[in-house]
Amino acid sequence: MKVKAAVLWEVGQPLDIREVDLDEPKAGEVLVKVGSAGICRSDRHFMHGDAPIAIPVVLGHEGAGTVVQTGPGVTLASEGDQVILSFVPACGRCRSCLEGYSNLCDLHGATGANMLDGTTRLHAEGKDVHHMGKVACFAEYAVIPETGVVPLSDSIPMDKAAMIGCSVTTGVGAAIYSAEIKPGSTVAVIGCGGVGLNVIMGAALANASQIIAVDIREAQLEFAMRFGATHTVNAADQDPVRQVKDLTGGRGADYTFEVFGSGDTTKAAYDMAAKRGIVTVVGIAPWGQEAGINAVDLVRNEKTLRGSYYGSARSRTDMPVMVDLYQSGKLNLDDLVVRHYTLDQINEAYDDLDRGEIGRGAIMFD
Ligand code: COD
Ligand code: ZN
Repeated sequence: MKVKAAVLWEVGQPLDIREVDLDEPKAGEVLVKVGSAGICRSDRHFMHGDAPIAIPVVLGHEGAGTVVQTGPGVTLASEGDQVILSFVPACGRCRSCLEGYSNLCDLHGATGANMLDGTTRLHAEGKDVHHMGKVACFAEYAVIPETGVVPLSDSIPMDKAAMIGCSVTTGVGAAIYSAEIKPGSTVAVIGCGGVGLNVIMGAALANASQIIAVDIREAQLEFAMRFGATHTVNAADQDPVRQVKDLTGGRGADYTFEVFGSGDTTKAAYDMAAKRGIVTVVGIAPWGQEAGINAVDLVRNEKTLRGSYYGSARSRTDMPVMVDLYQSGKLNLDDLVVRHYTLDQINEAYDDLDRGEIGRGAIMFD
């Protein structure tokens, strides 16, 4: 079928909104009519070439929609199901999946921006077009492995469901599944965009006593107070490490999070952590950047430095938890999504992200 999609043909170029060919779903795959797709910085990293991806590619990894067709043998979803899309559709058979870390599925990693069988369902101009995260939801329709869709038992607004597909699970998950924040502890979050605000909400859910939001934009910091931040630090005009230490009685924070993606902010997250502090890095720095961690401090102060990918979550069991938390009023996703766009406005949406407009933007489809 012909579908409208935003294609990245070349690094550094705007997305090209055009018709592409989408094949029927193969065995174990479903066709989803996309309802909403979130504007996340991770797509931007690929557009800028900060991280490698096979091109041409349809980006978009934060989405939700409705299953409209199932391929042969599909048992995990049915036509008509409203679904959240997962950008790690786990195979369930590899060592990572079997050990319970489906967010790190080996087969998904090995097949990258292709389907699990290594081929693509998208084509244009006689070329195969790749699928970011096997989701590729900057398009009206997407073919997705059945393990990459998480059916909703109750309908929720599509833009909120889309957020659960990335920023919520990545951010809240980093706080509660990766870092396992203990009640009463102190937390600092560097980078308070769509994902960082969810780390803040996760810290609030975990009953942190102090949640220090760190950003370089005042508007983001004011906005962060709505999601549970108790203090703010503007790193544009203050040394964030000094400020976080001052706010925590000189100790540093028990849990720190890097949620922007750079070597410098990773080092700052490390340096502002307390003795025995847990440093959780969510952002991926541009290829080649290093963080310069002090090796003596690591040992003498028994710090823990860890990465967190997709919130260390298991999409098929943890995304429904995020839905429940939203429905019970414990996750404020209604205030998180502040701008809606059409697919034709996607380049504008990314310019708004670069300008640091507050909150999350979402593409809405008819
Ligand atoms: N100090 C503090 N804050 C900063 C600094 C700085 N030096 N520089 C920028 N910021 C702030 C910005 O003002 C902005 O508020 C925030 O950092 C970033 O927010 P967004 O909305 O632009 O970005 P998100 O939240 O959409 O994405 C953040 C990620 C860390 C997820 C992303 O950048 C990333 O590294 N992605 C790769 C990791 C990955 O693939 N994860 C899974 C899919 S998301
Ligand atoms: Zn994302």
